[in-house]
Amino acid sequence: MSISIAREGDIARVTLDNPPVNALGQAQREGLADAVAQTNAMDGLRAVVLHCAGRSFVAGADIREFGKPPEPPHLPDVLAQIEGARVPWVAAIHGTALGGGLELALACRYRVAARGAKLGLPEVTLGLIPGAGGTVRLPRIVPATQALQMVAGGKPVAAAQAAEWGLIDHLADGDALEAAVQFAATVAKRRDPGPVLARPVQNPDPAAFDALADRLTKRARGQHSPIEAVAALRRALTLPAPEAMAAEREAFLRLRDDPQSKALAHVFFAERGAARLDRLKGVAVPAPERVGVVGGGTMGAGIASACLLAGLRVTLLEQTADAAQAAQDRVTGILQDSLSRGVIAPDRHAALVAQFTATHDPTALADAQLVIEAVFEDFDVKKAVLAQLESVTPPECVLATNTSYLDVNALAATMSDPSRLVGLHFFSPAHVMKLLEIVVPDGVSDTALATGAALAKALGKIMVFAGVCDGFIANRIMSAYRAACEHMLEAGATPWEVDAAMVDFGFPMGIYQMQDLAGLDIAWAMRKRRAAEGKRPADYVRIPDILCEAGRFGRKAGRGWYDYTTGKPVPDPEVERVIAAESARKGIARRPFTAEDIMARILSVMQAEGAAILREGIASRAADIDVVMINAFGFPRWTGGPMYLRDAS
Ligand code: 3H9
Repeated sequence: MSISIAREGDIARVTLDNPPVNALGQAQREGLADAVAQTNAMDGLRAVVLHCAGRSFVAGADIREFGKPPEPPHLPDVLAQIEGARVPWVAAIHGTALGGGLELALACRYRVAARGAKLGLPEVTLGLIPGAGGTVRLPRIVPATQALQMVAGGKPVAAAQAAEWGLIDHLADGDALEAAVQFAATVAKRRDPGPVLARPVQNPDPAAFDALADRLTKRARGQHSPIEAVAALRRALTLPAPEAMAAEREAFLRLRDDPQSKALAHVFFAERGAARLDRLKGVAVPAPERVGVVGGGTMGAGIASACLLAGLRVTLLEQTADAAQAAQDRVTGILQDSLSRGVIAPDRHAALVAQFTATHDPTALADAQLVIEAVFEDFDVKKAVLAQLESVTPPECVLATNTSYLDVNALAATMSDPSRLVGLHFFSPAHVMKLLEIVVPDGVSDTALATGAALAKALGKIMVFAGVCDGFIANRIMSAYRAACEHMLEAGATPWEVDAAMVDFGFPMGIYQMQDLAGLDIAWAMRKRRAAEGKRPADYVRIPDILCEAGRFGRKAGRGWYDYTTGKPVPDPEVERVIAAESARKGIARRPFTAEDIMARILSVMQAEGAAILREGIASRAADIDVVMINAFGFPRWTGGPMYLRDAS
């Protein structure tokens, strides 16, 4: 049974135990309803403490049930029974109380939370809104603007913040259950605040509420759930509670059937499923605690910072003392920035800085458990670095290359022990971007691979395993659609039309603005190297080279695909002239492209390349490709990703 009841004197303790995250499925709802009935029947009871076994309070409704018709008892009805119970219920919250889990806590008369707990209504990230009273109860406990932020923003808040807003009645420094039992013993002496639904809503600053509602609505760009969340909060502020509850439930059930929420549930499970690799079943390795990074440029400094932010000890190797100092400055700058943005607490900052060493002495890597090279993208340079690493690190130390395009099998073949080498392809900025491609060379050992995966987990990254090919999953698909876009330019489209079509589809930015932001010179240098190796396709498009030859390296140069002299990207007639001249030179008659034409072409190229990647075994699941495209390039999450779209159509 996932629900058990124990009585200690005048307090009953209801324990929910449904590993791994105590999700509320039909059995748990039924168990809770039974617990209300049983505790209502207990004589001489003062209060009921509700707590959960395992690492967390309830993480929400069971998402796996969303594809099926809802089965009674329904959560709103169970929560109404808890709210109306004969004695007050006290929620003891540890870990996370999310979605239906927080709604369960909101139906309790009091909430006690461990200081480390997090509380949130993340339904919006699954294309939903709360469906068990969250939008109606929350603004009766916390001010409406904060309620709106939680419901339509979807980000969980820390228990201390929740306590400031009045969402938590008691913050426990130690064990939440123990504190809740002590709290429960005092309920008789407290003023009963009454059932939440009977309280008035709090909207002390309607102007701030409206401003936030506008901001969140604008940010939604094509996604339905944030708009519905704003509407639900507005109803909660204006309608009587029962009507607002009924409207919330209707919207929740409607959104559950919306293709966007099905797509988002696909992404939720795909992101977790991508971390599974059959050959690693049963292979247990500890997460590395001492990590080396070679190369202190943007990528190396980002990787070092990601490791430091995860609490690891990092030694960064550079070639000279000056370069080591520059790397030190870069990393401390990133940590300082993380401090200012509240990513790290002030009391942790000094400890994280103390975990970092930048040096030009290779022997400093002698006790590293994993070393990641992030040096210049050149085969011979990386080969030399790996040889040096093999000589200074112990044989059990795993070596990783952060190459984006080089052949990892060929790199491994240059080593005396190729089984030590794994590919760890980070995305820039490495301390911010969530995705990590784990590249699996032919001869890599299970231990090296599992160590790469353990690092990814320790860094909180979303990992996807990729086989060895040119560009792995992300960059290979990007190269394919980038080429398709360039062909569309020659055939009649403009960069601004391509970008507008992508933004309209839901990308945060079009491919040309993205290239301008990253800088056009690095890709140009790579194209020149490839040309020198005879790797230039017959239908090569010269337009980006012509821009680079004119010094148009993107945003940092003030000009790229766009003109940035005003600070904003402005379409540039000069670029249109370059494009038209290239069309004429190749004898291509330019024709108009609609946004639909553009997106249809981009999608079909992504899907075709994805299919090839699957056929070749570079990715093991279509869903892995969706995870990559969403997290590397901002493919709109609520569409489910290119492969999901292909399979759903
Ligand atoms: C909702 O509540 C609607 C209500 O308003 C209305 C109802 C009427 N269901 O992420 P992890 C699984 S909507 C089913 O790797 P972590 C997950 O798939 C819901 N399964 O761990 C994984 O399984 P596996 C609102 C769930 O420590 C395992 O648990 N709630 C659910 O990194 C471990 O998960 C949310 O959106 C679920 N609700 O993170 C919260 N949650 O081992 C969603 C997790 O087979 N959950 N699983 O791969 C999370 O954000 C994270 O899982 C959490 C733990 C932070 C809790």
